[in-house]
Amino acid sequence: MAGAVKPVRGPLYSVRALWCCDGDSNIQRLTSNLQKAKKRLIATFTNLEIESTCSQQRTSQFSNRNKNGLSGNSDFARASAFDLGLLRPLASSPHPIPSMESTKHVIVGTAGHIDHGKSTLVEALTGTNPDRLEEEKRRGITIDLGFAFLDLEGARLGFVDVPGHERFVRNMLAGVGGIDLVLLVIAADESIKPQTREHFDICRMLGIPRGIIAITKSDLVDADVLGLARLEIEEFVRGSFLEAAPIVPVSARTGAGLDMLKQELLRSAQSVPERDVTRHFRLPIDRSFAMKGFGTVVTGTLVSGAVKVEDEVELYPPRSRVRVRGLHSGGKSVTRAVAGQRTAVNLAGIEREEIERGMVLAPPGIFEPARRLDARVTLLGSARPLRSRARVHFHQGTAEAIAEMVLLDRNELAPGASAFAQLRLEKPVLLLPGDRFILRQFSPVETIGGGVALDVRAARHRRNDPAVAQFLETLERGNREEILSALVAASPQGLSLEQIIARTGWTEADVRQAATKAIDAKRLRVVTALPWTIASAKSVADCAAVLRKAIEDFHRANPLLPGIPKQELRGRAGKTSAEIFLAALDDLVKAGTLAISGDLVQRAGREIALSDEEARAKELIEKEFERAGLTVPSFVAVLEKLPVESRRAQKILQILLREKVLIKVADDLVFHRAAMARLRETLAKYRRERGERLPIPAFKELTGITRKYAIPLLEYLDREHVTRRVGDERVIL
Ligand SMILES: Nc1nc2c(ncn2[C@@H]2O[C@H](COP(=O)(O)OP(=O)(O)OP(=O)(O)O)[C@@H](O)[C@H]2O)c(=O)[nH]1
Ligand SMILES: [Mg+2]
Repeated sequence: MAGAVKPVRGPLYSVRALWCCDGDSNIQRLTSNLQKAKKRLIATFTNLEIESTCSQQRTSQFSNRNKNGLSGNSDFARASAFDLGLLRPLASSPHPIPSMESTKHVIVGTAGHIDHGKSTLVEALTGTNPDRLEEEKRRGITIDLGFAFLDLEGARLGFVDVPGHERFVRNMLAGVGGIDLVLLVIAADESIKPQTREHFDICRMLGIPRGIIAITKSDLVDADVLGLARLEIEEFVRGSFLEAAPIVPVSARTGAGLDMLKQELLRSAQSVPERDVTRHFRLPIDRSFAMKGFGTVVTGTLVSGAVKVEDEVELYPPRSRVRVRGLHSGGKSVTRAVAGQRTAVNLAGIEREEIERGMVLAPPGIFEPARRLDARVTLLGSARPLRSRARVHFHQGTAEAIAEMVLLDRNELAPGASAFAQLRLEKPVLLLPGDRFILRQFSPVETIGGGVALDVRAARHRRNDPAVAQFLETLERGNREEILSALVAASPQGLSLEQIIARTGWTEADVRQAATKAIDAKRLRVVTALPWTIASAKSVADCAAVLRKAIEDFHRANPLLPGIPKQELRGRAGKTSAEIFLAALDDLVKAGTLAISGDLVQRAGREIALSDEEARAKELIEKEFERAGLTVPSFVAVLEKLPVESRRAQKILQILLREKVLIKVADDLVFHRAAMARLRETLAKYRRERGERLPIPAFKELTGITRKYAIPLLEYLDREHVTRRVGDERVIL
């Protein structure tokens, strides 16, 4: 039925709400509502019938959970089910509805002072009361985030309703992170109040690009007061992202202005750019709970990428790998959820107790939670000056942590000013460059500023280092190619694809694309293909220069040695990575500067220059062995006759062995190559004349050597495949 399903509209929600609120006793109202909604629901009617059969079970599960204290209260159960559309088990949903990617998903967040009518307005628009907690109902205020949906032509709006109370701004911050547009709610009778300002500041600092202003409770004031409120609001938002935003007076009580507001919401939603679902998936978690029969469920606004049922995902920061057992989006079971959707994920392989708000679901193994980040921070004009190393509350996504803020180029940040700072978090948070955050004063807790993360794997810096400022400016303003070049330049060891992705949050395609130009322009080098690792051309060139010098030094100090073993050369190349070392070595070989033979590296075309004495000694050694034939002298005896001291004589012997003038058969048993050639001929002749079998005595007789030399010599011939041992004899091959 995948392709046949049309987006499900309003009536389904009211049916679901009714069901979850009141249980099976209301089946009659349910049925009549179904009748009314029949036309639209026709495609999902089968689903609903199936759902109705498990209603009894659902109801008892909710009450069981309440008894177990897992969910806190019945409203929670109702709200969870409502929010998620959990009318049947997530995992075993018989007809998961495919994600409706043709419908635009837009998240609308409310903002505004306490009691200004945010939740009432959301309910008036969507039919859903977002206040789901018992305590919220009792006290008549919103405490935590609430959710509701509104289907308009071609767009599904997910509402995140936030509390206005100053004590719950931290909950507001957890909700406002992923929103596409803000619905700033200002009551006509009270106009702008402290949390109107605070929420507005938060939206500005989070870079929320658009919004609508609703003047609520318009039924309580006359036209003059309403006009005054409008003037005040226009003044308030002047110069901000809301300067040109529609201002719509509404009354939830009379219904005035609601249609106009819906039109403006739709218009605004249409201007929200489509999210790029190819980015890495990230779901900052705002709620988690256990549901009997389903297990652990988390919810959040999917801020980036997409996730499918059966995907393996990772919970950051604990870094636990979990499986997506089921997905709900906008109150429906889906097989795939994409950025811009409110999403509930049923997770396999984890207990609810292991999860808390602020954690993030993301692809497995690719990110690293941050403890230290470099950022651009901005202080609100209304805040007090903030000195370096001040402790602040840091809020990003749904996470919060206490942080120490170190200003990198000044001792104090003036109100309204901005600067580069390093934030040292008391606990790890998963975030990526470009992510906005909010800073709140440590005590008393109030919003004082915000910022944008630039480097989530920041090093410790010296104060007032112009190189650091330049680096951060590139991260802040540069294009991807410039950013990549700056990151690589700051990593003398080079950076692998995985490291770049973890550091930037880019996709593999982004990284490769950003690298291509710089590689073509020879600013960057691919130093290994697997794992794909790049380094700056400069660090390879610097390493090559070090190697050239090391080789020269080596040859000067060891004139009789042919070259330096690779490993030793690597040791002399300083702290550079193996990849850069090998790339530099390769460059030098290709350029004809160095030559590698076996494990030895030498200056290309290098001949060992011997002194006269050494040359004479070499000649002498060669002659001595040539004359000896197979009855070779002991090397010690030869050395004694030489005009050079024994250490140099040893090196000359090495040269003769390398030149293959002498052949080493065993320790201290060396033959001249002419003697060996003659031996091979002798053996060939023997084979022709006397057959292939060669007993050891015959060999001794043939060569005139003692048994002491005969055995190692025969073993050497075996190794060379001239002879083969058969029992006590040899066979000549
Ligand atoms: N007369 C009138 N009263 C309204 C209107 N909208 C909301 N109210 C009342 O204002 C009070 C507060 O409304 P809420 O919707 O709870 O306000 P809120 O902004 O969600 O409050 P918090 O979530 O606690 O910040 C309630 O008593 C509502 O009935 C309206 O349009 N007209
Ligand atoms: Mg409210």
